[in-house]
Amino acid sequence: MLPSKLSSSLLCQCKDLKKLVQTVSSVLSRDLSTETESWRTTPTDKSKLPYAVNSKCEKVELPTGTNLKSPVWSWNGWDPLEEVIVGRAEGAFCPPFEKEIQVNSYGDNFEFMKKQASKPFPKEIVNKAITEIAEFCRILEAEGITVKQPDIIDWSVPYKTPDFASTGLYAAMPRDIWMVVGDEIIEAPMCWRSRFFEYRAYRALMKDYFKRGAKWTSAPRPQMSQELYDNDYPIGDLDKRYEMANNGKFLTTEFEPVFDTADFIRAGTDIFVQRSQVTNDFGIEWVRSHLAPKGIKVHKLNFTDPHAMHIDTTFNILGPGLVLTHPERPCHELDMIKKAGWTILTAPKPLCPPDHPLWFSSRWLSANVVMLDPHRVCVQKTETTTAAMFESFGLKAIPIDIRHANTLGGGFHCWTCDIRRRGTLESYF
Ligand code: DAV
Repeated sequence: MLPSKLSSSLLCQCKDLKKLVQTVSSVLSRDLSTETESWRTTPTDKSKLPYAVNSKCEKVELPTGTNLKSPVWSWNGWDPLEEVIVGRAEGAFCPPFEKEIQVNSYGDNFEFMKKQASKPFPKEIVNKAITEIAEFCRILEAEGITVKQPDIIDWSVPYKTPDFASTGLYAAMPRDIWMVVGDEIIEAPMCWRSRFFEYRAYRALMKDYFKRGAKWTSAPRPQMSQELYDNDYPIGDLDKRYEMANNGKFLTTEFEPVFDTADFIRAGTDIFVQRSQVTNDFGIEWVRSHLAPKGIKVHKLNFTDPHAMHIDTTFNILGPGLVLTHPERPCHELDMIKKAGWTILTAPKPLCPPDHPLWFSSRWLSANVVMLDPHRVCVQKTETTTAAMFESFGLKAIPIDIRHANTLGGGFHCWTCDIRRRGTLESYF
């Protein structure tokens, strides 16, 4: 038997230890469903921002039925990031050389995409992209952000529907297929046949978010039959394509609603969208009618861009009333945005060397940035002029190298989908 003094001190330490273990385990198993979520009704503090906010910032009542305990929660692209999905390069497969691939194959890539069709993308680039994305995830996690990734899928498996046959592409760009509006996550229909089954890589994640209280919506599945694509679209005639783009005409017809969520950019009660090669007016109307009961307004913007596919390199909202624009893709509605007091930044020319392979995009991925919070922006490490522009505006640019991940067709914004950001619904417009 132990002397009584010693045994009581041991007992006391044991009690402390037990308390410590209890505290640690309760923190580790922190369950969002039981937390008090006052930050979900409190806007992010604007007074601490490094720049003046000139636009309106008005807290708005949350839509009826909003689940204040949903693990999915984001109203804009700049409030402090808590959880994010980051895409994967694993298994990236070059799709059949269909019209929708041809219209977005820039310059020399046209021949490359034709030659590579229905084969895996070159291993050396995919492996470099995998390494870069792993490092990007590590950086996000070191910032205390929860990172989720889609499942690894074999994208080479051929499939056939009553309307078409194809193989897959990848699950590299969650931004294209998912959009979070408050407590809801919306799955895009997409319009590339090679992306028809892309949602499968994210099923496990979505089932889990739903079970924990998120609203989970899938837009109507498209047929993607011949009628969805304009057979006479002048793929090789850039002048004609400019003219058509200015008249809102692209490869996709109005046969059925289609959109990629990357054509939408969120700012609280206002969401901006462009008609593009992959998003048609029918798709825009579907989103508009779906979000109207929540009091969310969808504004269509027009740009001069014959390659238009995804708004986030052309018009990227970085903060309350703060937008990054593209000097070569003028926005026809910019006056309206200026009048509302918004601050407009212009992206500097990209530094990416012209011979760096970019399979589905232009070099302007330098402007495809993502905010960790209203102060900090992730910028491609080698795009020093873009970083300097942000720094001179007072933002902190975090240099991260995803140059080979860019090759697969996206920058930081495309490679991510913000699942949870601390903040609430506001009106800036
Ligand atoms: O150059 O604007 C952006 C593609 C983003 N998924 C571009 C292409």
